[in-house]
Amino acid sequence: MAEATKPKEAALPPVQDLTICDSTAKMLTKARQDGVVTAFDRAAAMKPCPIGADSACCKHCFMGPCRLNPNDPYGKVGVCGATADTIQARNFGRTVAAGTAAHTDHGMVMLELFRQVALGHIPEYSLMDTEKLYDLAAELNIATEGRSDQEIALNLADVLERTYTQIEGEIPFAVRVPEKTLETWRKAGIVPRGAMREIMEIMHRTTMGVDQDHTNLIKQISRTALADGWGGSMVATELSDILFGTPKPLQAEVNMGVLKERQVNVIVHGHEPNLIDSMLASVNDPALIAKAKAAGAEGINLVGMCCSGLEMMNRRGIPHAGNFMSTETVLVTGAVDAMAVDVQCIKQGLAAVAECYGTRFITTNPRCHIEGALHIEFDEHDPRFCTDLIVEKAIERFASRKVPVVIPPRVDAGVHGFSHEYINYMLGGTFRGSYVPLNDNIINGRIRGVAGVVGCTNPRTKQDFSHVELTKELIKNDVLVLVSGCAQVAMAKAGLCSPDAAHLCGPGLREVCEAVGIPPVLGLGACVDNSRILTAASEMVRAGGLGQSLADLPAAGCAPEFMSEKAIAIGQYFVASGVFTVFGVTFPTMAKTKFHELLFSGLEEQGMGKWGFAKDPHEMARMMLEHIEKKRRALGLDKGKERVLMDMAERRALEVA
Ligand code: NFS
Ligand code: SF4
Repeated sequence: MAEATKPKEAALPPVQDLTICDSTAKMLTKARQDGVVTAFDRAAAMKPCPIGADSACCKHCFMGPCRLNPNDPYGKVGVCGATADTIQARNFGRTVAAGTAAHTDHGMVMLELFRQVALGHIPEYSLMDTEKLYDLAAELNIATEGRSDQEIALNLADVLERTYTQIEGEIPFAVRVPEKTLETWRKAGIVPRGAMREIMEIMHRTTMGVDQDHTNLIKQISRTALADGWGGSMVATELSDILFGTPKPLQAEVNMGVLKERQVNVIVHGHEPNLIDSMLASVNDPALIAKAKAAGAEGINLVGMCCSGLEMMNRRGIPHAGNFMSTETVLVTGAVDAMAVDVQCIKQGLAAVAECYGTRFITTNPRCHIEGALHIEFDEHDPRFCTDLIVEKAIERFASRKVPVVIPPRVDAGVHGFSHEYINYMLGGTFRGSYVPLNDNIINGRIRGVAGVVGCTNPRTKQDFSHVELTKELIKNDVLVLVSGCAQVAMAKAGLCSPDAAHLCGPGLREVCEAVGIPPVLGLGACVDNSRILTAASEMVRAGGLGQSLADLPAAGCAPEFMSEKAIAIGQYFVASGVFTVFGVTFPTMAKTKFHELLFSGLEEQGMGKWGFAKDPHEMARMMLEHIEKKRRALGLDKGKERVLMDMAERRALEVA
C-alpha cells in the first residue's frame, strides 16, 4: 500500500467510536493489525473541506473556481457575480441530477431487460408476477381484454419508456399521485415530463450564466427529483417485481456470520437485480458444486451486500453480509473468495483490500470498470457465462486460500421482504386488501404515524448508531417504521426487523404488531424501493381519513447517515412530494441563507414538505415526532391515544386471513 495514503496509527480513532456493528468493529481491528486501510481510516486522514461541505464554492466555469466564506455567505460573490444562493442552488441541483441519473439509468436497464424478456429473447428469465403486470396495465390504462401477457407487457414497456424519453406531458406514474398533491405540482410547474429531459434541463440551467434565481432553480430541481421517485425508481421497482417477483415476507439472516469457512463464499454487491437469478442458478449447478467439492469445499455459499444484497434477500431470502461501511471489512475475514459488483456505492478501495486477501474482485457492468478488478461482463442474453465464470474464479481462489479465515460468528435473523402490496394484504386480509385498517389504527391513535428511515452509512458518523437509536425512539412512540437500503441492514443487525422487536414499541404499535405478527420495522428492499413508500403513502391518502394530499399525512422521512448523491435526490423527491425529511451527518447548504430557508421552510408554505437537519438521532426523532403530532392535530386526530384495548372481534379483524 502506498505509504502516502496510510494514516498515522496514533491519529486513528478508536474502533468503538466508528461503528456499533461488532462484526465490522472486529474486522476493522484486524485490518489495522494486518496493515490494511479502509474508508474508516481514510476518513480520519481526510479532513472534509469546510467550504465544499457547506456548498460555498463553485467550479462551473474557468473564471473560477470561486470560493465564498461560509461564515459570511453574502460577503462576496463569484467572478461572474453569482451569489451564495445561486451557487448553493446550482450545486444542489447537480447533486440531485446525479442521484436521479443513477436511479433512472438503473430503471432504464430494468425496462430494457423487461422488454427483452417479454419478447422471449432471454429464456433464462420470465415474467414471474403476471398479477402485477395486470394491475399495472389497469392503472396505466393499457387494454388487457383478449391480449396475451406478451402483448400487454410490450405495451407496458412502451408506456413506461415515456418515463425517460417523453419531451412534453406528464410521466406515466403521475396517475398514482394523489390528486391534491398533483395539483400542487402542476401549480408549481414541476410535474416531470421525462427523466432525460429533466436531467438535461437542470444541467443546462446550472451551467455558468443561465438560471441565477434560486427560487426558479428549485422548481427544476424538484421536477428532476420527482422524475426519480415517481419515475426511474418506481419503474425499476415495479418492473423488477414483475420480472423477479414481488417480495413477500420471509425469514432471512444478516451479518458477517452468514459467511461459511468451509464453503466457497461468493458476494454480490451493487444495485441491479438482473444477475441474481443467473447467479442462483450458477451456485446451484451440480457441475460447479462438484468442482467446488473437488477443490475441498463443502459447497458454494451465495451472500449479498448493499442494495444488490437487499434485492436478493427480500425476494429470495439470500443471506446478507452487511451494509455500505462493511464492504471493505468483510474482505478482511479472508473468507470471501469472490466479490462480484455491478454499479453504485462500490468503493474503489475494495480493489486494494481484495488484493491483500486474495479475493477475486470482479466487475460485471459495462458502466463500471475498476482498475485492478477483473472484468467479466454480464450479458443479459447469455447470463450464465458471467455468473458461472464468477463461481469458477471463486473456486479457484478457495483452492488457493493463503490467508487465515476469521469470520465474526454473529448472525441476526429477521423478517424481510415487505411491499406495498403485502402491507395492503396483511392489514386488510386476502379478500379485502386495503389500507383502511392501517388508517384506522392511525386515526384511533394506536399508531401515531409512519416514518421512512432510509439511506446509507457514512464513515463520518458512527456506523448504524443513528439508524438504530432513531428507530428505537420512533417505535417506542408508536410510529410504524418503513426501511430500505443500508438502513434496513442496520436495523436487521440490531434485531429490529424481527417480530420480537414488538416489545420495544409503545403499547399501541405493539398491539398492532402482535395481532398481525409483523415487526415494527418493515424492510422494503433497495434504495430504488423507496418508491414503495410513495406508493404506500398514496394508498393511505386514497383509503381516506388522513387528508387529501401526501403533505397531510402524519408521516416523516429520515436518512440519518447518508453519504450518496442519490440520497439527496431521494430526499428532494420526498420533500417535493410533501414529506418532512430529516438528514444527518452534514447538509450541503449555508445556514441563514435564502436558499437554505427555502429548503427548510419555504417549500412547505407552497404545499410541499420541507427539509430538516440534525446530528443527534434523538433530536431527529424529536423533530419527526413533533411533525407527526402537528399533522395529527391538523387532521383533528389530537384526542390523544385511545386507551381501550382491542376486543376479540377487532383482533380478528386485524389478523392475516
Ligand atoms: Ni442507497 Fe444502495 Fe447503501 Fe446508500 Fe449506497 S448501497 S442505493 S446509496 S450506501 S443506502
Ligand atoms: Fe465563479 Fe461564476 Fe464561474 Fe462559478 S460560474 S466558477 S461563481 S465565475
